[in-house]
Amino acid sequence: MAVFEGNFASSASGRFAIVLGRFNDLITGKLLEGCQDCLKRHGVDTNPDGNQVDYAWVPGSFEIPLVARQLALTGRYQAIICLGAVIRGQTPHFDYVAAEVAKGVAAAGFQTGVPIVFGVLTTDTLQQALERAGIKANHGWDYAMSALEMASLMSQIHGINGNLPNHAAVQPERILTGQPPGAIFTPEVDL
Ligand code: INI
Repeated sequence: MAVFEGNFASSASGRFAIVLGRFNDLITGKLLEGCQDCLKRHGVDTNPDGNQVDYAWVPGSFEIPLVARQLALTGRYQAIICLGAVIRGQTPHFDYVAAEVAKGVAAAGFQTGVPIVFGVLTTDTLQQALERAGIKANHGWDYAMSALEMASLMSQIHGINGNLPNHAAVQPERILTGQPPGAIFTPEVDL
């Protein structure tokens, strides 16, 4: 039998997407810097004009899952990193946004088979968010590490199934519905 474990050495050729919220961009911008620093130092070209990392800005964390899922369905990416910052205010808004982005990101990964990293800070105060976005540590770095590890792990798992081409491997619904590669993706299962 086998032990599957992601590594950080095989990332140089992977493709990644980063979905990030403009809301609280003082924080999300810092998370992005940490994330890019980590990817770069693992050999990934993070230049938006290059062919390894695409970026999608969304208004706020609530919009992250929809965009992450759509990007995942393209079959183009080995992993997707979602960056957001939800900071508690005086109203219950925080709870709604935090709950939906967490559920949505989990569902998007589960439905598409693509690793989607939950890099959304949920804090009580701006100070706590700043501490996690560069003042004490930068969790953007950790989120990038998770993406690299999961991309590597999933490629090993896809490999045991007869080396499926990436576009098929990341779209389980396509396999389930027997649609050929290259066909316009029309899921027959309830997504
Ligand atoms: N979006 C965030 O990313 N963080 C927040 O703290 C936040 N708060 O507190 O309101 C927030 N709201 C915006 C939300 O994500 C949507 O963009 C908006 O509701 C439009 O759908």
